[in-house]
Amino acid sequence: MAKHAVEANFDGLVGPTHNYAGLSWGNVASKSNVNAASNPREAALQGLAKMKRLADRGYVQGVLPPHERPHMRTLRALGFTGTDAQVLGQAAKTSPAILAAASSASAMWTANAATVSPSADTKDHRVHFTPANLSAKFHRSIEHTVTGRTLKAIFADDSYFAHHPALPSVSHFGDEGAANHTRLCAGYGEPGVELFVYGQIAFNERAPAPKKYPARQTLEASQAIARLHGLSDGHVVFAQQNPAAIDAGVFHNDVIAVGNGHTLFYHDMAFLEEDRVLADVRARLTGTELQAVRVSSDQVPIADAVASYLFNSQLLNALDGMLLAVPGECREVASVSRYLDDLVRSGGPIQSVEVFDVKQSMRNGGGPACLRLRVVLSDEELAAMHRGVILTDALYERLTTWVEAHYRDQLSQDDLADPMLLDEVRKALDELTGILGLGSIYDFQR
Ligand code: SUG
Repeated sequence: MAKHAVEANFDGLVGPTHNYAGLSWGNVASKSNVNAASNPREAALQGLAKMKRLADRGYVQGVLPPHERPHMRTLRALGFTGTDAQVLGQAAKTSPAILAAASSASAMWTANAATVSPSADTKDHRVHFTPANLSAKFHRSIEHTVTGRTLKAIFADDSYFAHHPALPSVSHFGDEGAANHTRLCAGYGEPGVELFVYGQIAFNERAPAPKKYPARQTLEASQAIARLHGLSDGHVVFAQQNPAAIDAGVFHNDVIAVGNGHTLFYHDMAFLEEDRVLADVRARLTGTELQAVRVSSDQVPIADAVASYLFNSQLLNALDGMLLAVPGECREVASVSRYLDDLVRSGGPIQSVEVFDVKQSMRNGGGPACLRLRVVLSDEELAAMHRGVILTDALYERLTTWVEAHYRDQLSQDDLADPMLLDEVRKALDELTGILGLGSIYDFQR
């Protein structure tokens, strides 16, 4: 008999160096807000407010900590030497782009932290985690070491949890984690269908590929994860993302599709072989019928989907039907706002829509769904994990006070070289690992 299980969402707490450096070619928002001044304090508070609202509604909500940035180990590995202040000074003077990359708070987008397979799907009945190598973007390729340490600290009991290292960090195995991975199922505790979406086949230059923007996820990476996690062929579907969508700014599948339970909410430009993908999912899904909620380009043009981040919403089980937690920008784009009104009236599986303000993150191309990593856990697994990262009222209060004490309310590119900023970050993170009870996960603590 299937075990009772829940979907827990682990949101990335926005780090104190949150800034707009224009680092992600192919991500329209990141490029269009380059050099704008950011507000790290507001960004972190917006993220915490989203977590709190969902926790208050009864969802299991966890927190993943930010990373040490500027990342001194990366700067030193690239040949900058001397005291920390000298390293920052040299990098700012000779290679500001490298300093910006080593300073990004991009670990906040935890949909890219890892791919997670629930125990109901895996051969050894453990929950499997593989941190994403994020090899497509230098600033993100430096995340997986600390991400792996954090996940191991939280999910430590190896009778329930299995951890794999990130895949080889080269473009052939480019892996962006759960942003390109959706699980469909009758119930969380029952075996599901894991839908892996890739942008390109690495070992076949003739296969369809985007022409303008990079495809960040390869089929070979997705297949390797499925093997590592012990997923049987009968419960896995691989689907190619439509290259035209990538060229329109859809750099991850979660910018054009989101699934939960038996429902797949997607745009007609999401998949290269839409009919085949749906048929494959239907053939493998047991105990329920797939509910495909398809949005046509006539209803919502792809440019509006990208501008509003309609599909980067969280699709959550609610008491009656599902809840779509959308970013505020969805109400600012006319076609999308109209579509959402029609959606809740349509009598389909999505019964309600709620708006969340994550504007600071959105300006870097990260909506509500980018900010969270989904981990399906049985009751036993939930009891076995480290509970110090689960958001309670008390933890929310503590983290809010912590943000207010340590975060700046304005940050520009010039500030990244300020040695005081590094000191502030380290002091804050050291305190945070104490609050969350995580031990020494950062390089500067080891
Ligand atoms: O990888 N932006 C992130 C946004 C990630 C969104 N995640 C998901 N869709 N799951 C990225 O492109 C921009 C950083 C900058 O430009 O400063 C950035 O990394």
